[in-house]
Amino acid sequence: MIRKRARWMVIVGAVGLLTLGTLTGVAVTKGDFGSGQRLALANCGPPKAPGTVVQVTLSDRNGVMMGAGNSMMVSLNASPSSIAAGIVTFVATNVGASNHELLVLPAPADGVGTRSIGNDGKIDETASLGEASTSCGSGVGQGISPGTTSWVTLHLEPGNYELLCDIPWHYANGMFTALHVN
Ligand SMILES: [Cu+2]
Repeated sequence: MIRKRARWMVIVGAVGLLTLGTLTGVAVTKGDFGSGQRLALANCGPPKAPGTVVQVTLSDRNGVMMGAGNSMMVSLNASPSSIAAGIVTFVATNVGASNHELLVLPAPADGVGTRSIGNDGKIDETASLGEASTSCGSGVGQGISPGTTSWVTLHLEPGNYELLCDIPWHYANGMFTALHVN
């Protein structure tokens, strides 16, 4: 009687391990292929968005060859593009196929799009007021992966600002827009 129960325990234990192994296998497969993981991450967003919310859309059409030295088609759009001074939460969603970021800087004296670009394809980020550059989180990170959102909350005084992506060569290819704060 005791021996029989012990044997059953072994069988139940083995089935449990097999089930666990199968579940782990599925999770790894989803991660490897991306689609399952991307669907899960697409639902992410700020738990609360204080102040005025500016929705920023980061987009690209990599592989589309353009004329005049441009090798990528990237864009950054903000809505609304004019807001009242105070607390602002930028919610940046990457609808493209490659990583992007959102940086907020005072606009250059000569207007948006006029920053000098280094040999590394990046701008001088020294004057950055804040950024949304991580997948499904706020603040600084390794870039917002496709299908995910990042966010940052700032206090902005009246003035002209520039929103941009500083992944190498994205700014040079037009990934910036103006934000006016009244
Ligand atoms: Cu970009």
